[in-house]
Amino acid sequence: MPKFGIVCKSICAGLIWMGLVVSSLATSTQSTDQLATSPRMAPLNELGISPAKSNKKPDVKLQDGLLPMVINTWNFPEANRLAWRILNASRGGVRQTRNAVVEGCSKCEELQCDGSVGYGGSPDELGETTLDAMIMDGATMDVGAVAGMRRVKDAIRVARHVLEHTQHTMLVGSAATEFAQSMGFRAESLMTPQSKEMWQMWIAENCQPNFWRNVFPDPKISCGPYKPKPTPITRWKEDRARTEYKIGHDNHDTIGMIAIDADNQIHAGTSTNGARHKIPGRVGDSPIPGAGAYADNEVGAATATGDGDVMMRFLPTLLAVEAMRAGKTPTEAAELGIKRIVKHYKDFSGAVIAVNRLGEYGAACYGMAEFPFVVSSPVKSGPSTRKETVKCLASQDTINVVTL
Ligand code: SD4
Repeated sequence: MPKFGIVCKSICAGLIWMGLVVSSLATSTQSTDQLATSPRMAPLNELGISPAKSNKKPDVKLQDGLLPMVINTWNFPEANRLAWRILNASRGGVRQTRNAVVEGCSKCEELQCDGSVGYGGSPDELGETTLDAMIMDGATMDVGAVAGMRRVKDAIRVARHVLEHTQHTMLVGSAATEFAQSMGFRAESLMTPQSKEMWQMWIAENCQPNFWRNVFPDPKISCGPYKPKPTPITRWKEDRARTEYKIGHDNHDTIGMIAIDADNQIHAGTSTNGARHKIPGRVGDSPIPGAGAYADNEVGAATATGDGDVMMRFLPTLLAVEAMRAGKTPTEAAELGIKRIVKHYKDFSGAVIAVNRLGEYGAACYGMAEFPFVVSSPVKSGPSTRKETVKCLASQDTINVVTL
């Protein structure tokens, strides 16, 4: 039984949607196969999803209803509530998943959630804030993304414009800014007094920490400019002294959000200002499909947060979606994404959320004590928007790497 994470397993005995009302929702625990017998849902095997192979009993969390749903990384309830409202603005909560994810993440950009989303956070070595964002449509597999975008606050809305108004997937840097301006977005400085102070303090502390290695002068004690040092090719991976990149409250808290409507339509998106004191030009995992987020209506979706320089080497959200396609529970799928990384990077810190197309969800994390996330789904009693937490994997839990 997966020790960590939360998987909701309940069954809609008869789903009758009238406006926003979900009726006849039973809360008994049933298998993924049984869920597929709901009149609204096509059998899983017809959709290329094999029935769950695991004999393990999943962590069960009974809920009144599963869909529609909105889930996001970290404790960002305002973003979730707005997305939930948008999703439910239509009859039965359908066909609004793109608006829900884009506007939900956009809310976080506006609120500068934990200083890690939107303008005025994570200044780079030159003191500038640049933004990464992505939106993915699980029906068409279309993606729009911006990376290292300068001087425009509305990162995920611009990403949406890339998706809807171009045949490209990602635009970067100043060219993304020009594209945004041509689409009617305003360009302005993303620096704030707080980000300026953070940058000035970093310079006063000899540019510590930073992301350089194998250069001179020694980046562990001096600022740049740096020059490369001859570097032997070794079979050791990352140098042992990788910059500590811990995540948590007030430090690198990207929003990743997934919305699924009552017709099992899925969108996933992300928005972040990346890593504090990054080298200018650095792009993290968040705008990369399969790294920061991935969505496929046939299976489900996943989104990630954490040390993006490492995460993007493993495409953990693609892995999680493929694990669910192969029959893993969402918790097992999220754990797979994390364990694959930790096998190689013991100091890694990050989290993955996975949701299947039926609205069952799970999460896994590493490198911190626990990881909070926010979920909205129909519940008969209590608030539909709630914060949940998952205990993170301990190092001994990651020794056996789960196969797909
Ligand atoms: C990045 N993954 O740019 C992002 C940062 C993050 O929680 O998720 N922090 O590396």
